[in-house]
Amino acid sequence: MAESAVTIVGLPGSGKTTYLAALWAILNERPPNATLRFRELGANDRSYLTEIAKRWRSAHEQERTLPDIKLVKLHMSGLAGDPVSVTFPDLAGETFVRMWVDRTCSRDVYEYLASTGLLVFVNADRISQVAYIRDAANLAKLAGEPLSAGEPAAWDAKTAPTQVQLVGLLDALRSQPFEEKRRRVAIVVSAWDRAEEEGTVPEKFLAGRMPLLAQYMRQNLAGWDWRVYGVSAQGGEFDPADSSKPRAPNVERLRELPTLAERIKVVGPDGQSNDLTEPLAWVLG
Ligand SMILES: Nc1nc2c(ncn2[C@@H]2O[C@H](COP(=O)(O)OP(=O)(O)O)[C@@H](O)[C@H]2O)c(=O)[nH]1
Ligand SMILES: [Mg+2]
Repeated sequence: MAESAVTIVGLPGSGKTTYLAALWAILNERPPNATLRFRELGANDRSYLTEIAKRWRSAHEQERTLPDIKLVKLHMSGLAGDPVSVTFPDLAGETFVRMWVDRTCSRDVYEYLASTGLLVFVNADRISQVAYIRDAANLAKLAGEPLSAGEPAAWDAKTAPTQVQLVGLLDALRSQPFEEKRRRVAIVVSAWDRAEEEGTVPEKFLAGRMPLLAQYMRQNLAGWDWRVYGVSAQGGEFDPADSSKPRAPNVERLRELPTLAERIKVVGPDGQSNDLTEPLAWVLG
């Protein structure tokens, strides 16, 4: 596999498919200011990309990704015209849950993860937090209600806090059978429009909402080059994939924007842009 490959990693619902959909929709418009330019598509499932980009253009959420690998390979070039190829195994999030819970993955998945830079997705809007008895006690006090002990709940790895799962997953990548190597890792906080409402910046958001993950990255036992990006690949809420569910309140605003690129916002160490290829370009070095 080429050295210049990028793998998208993230738990279910972390925004992986949406990012890929937006990227494909935007690249097709050949934006003049993109850090990476699209050259051609690898031999793979074009209909999958067409389908997810169509849903993205019409401002509808993506369907859940089926648990087989949809391998997408984009041949791109950097600003100097240097060829880079970007491989996205748009892996179903369950693959990563399983990696953490059972410490197993298929050989294909192992190979992608062994040889590539990573975009690690985490959805700003779907962070399952650690629950403290202390907080429940404070709430009960405020509500003037007694706090009674409930039934003990058995430990279930699948419902562990998001940051615990991600640290477990990342730590697996520096343990056997993975080899120690230099990697570039971009933590991508997706649905950044939701986080931004709090007036924060990506690094601060990470430290505040996922302090364990932030500390793990800062400690950097693996010696990776890493950064945090905030990425809004929709610009706001989209209509649900299931048409029987209530529609998103402000979605027409997104549909009426003069260009698709105006939906996008990328906030990173180099400032703000609407160039979705920026985190990829950084990971590719
Ligand atoms: N508000 C907002 N929601 C987003 C954004 N990107 C993804 N989402 C939502 O996050 C959820 C999960 O996205 P999806 O791409 O299906 O995640 P995947 O399971 O990792 O492929 C969906 O409800 C998306 O609509 C964004 O930029 N803004
Ligand atoms: Mg998906």
